[in-house]
Amino acid sequence: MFCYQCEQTAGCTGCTQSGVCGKSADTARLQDELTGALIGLARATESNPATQNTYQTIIEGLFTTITNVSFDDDAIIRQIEKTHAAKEELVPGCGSCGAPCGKTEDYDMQQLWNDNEDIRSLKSLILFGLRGMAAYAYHAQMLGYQDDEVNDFFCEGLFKVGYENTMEELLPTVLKVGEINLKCMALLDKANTESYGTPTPAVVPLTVEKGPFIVVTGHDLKDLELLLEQTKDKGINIYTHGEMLPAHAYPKLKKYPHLKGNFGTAWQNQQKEFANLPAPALFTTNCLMPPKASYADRVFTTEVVAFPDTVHIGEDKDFTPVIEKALELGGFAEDMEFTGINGGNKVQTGFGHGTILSVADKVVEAVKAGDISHFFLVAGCDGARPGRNYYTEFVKQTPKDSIILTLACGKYRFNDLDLGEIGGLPRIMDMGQCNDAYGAIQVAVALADAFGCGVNDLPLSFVLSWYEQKAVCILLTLLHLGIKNIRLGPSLPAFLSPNILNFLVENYGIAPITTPEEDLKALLGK
Ligand code: SF4
Ligand code: SF3
Repeated sequence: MFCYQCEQTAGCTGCTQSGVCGKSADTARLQDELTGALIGLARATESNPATQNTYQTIIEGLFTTITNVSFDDDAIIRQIEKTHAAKEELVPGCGSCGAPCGKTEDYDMQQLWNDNEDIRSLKSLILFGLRGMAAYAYHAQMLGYQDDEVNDFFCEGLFKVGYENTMEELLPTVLKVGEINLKCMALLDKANTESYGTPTPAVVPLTVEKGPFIVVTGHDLKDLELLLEQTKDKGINIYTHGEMLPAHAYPKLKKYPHLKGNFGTAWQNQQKEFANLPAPALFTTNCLMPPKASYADRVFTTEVVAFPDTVHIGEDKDFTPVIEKALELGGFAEDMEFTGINGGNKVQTGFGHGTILSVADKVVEAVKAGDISHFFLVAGCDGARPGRNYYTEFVKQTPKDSIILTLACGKYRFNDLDLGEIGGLPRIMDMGQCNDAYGAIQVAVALADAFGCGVNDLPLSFVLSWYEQKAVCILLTLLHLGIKNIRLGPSLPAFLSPNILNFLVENYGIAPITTPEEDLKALLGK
């Protein structure tokens, strides 16, 4: 096997025996086969118009191959068969043709992994960016929202991964992933806010009340809504986990009185946090770790998330097995007070672009009056690597007159810290899930407008943490927007070849994180 798509890849170069994430060599091979089939399907759309089924199949297939989503070989085989069927629908009889032209054949991913390192690097950026974007398109689709340009680009991008072969051809497509991902995140923002209202600030307790409860994790708000509906008046409380935390800020979700609080921290702590949990956990997206025997019977998956022998909730979204498990386990006998990693007993969320822009004049005034000296977007994924406490330290050391905007699951490193307020606004503001990077961009653009300058001229620094492929598409969006001097950690992607990394350094000033002290000094120009 060969896989180097995430930050924890073996030896910072690539997993070749089995995945550090727990993925087996067989699963990796099937994921390659699925990706090759998706490229074949995309190729078939070159001369035949894609259908709704084509888009749906491509989005699901790409989402399936994101890190920590599917460990279930049978489910991946079904996805490969579905992809072949979708191709057959576009080009009937092609698979059994006596004189095959080879134009719609599945792509052999070994070609990519063994390619010249710069081509492999650019194609990896495109492919992994598309995978991340597919997750966002999927969530939007669940709420009934889609965009033709986004859908078509999945075909275009996959086609290039299979068939373009010069750096000149590939580089614009790399940036185009960023451009289209911005549209995709905007689509999901629209889907979430039109469905559930504009997020407003919320204080979320970390205490779990006694009695039966369900923990729901991942990014899909529709799944949460359906679960809240199905658990109404059943004496079961619901707690968010990981990337589901921002759900507490949406008016139409927080109206459910049994949506009580947040349990646990980021994904990499799940094996510890779920070990003795007297409740089931529902995974709506990444990041699923192979469940330990101690709690495997309490793990439930839905959408494309899958693990062999765990109960999967299908498209009918009947959560009865989860509900029955919650009642059977019964929850804690007494209220349990949990804390975040810094000892805080509550966290805040809901500072999306709607909230921040509603007080934009106050923010601009505070900057002009010198009350706010700098903004830091400290955002991205969390993970297991020890170097990630950099982000906690960085936030702790930021000047007292600076604001920290954050989003995605990396915030659990510091979101229980109380760093005080500036002009009635908390110094740490959680803008939401990783896809809410869209909101951070809106805020940055609005600030630049208010000050009559470019985003790069604002007192705003990007300090990002990455782990999986959604971070890749967001990074490409920031590059597409011309954002410079991003600090990236905890390690740089293995799929950036030295030449491509050089290109990013020279053109965008991307730099790896060093120490909080050094980076703060450099970013504040001291
Ligand atoms: Fe390795 Fe990450 Fe790929 Fe898993 S997803 S096999 S940890 S590179
Ligand atoms: Fe986290 Fe998996 Fe990336 Fe959506 S949940 S940010 S790592």
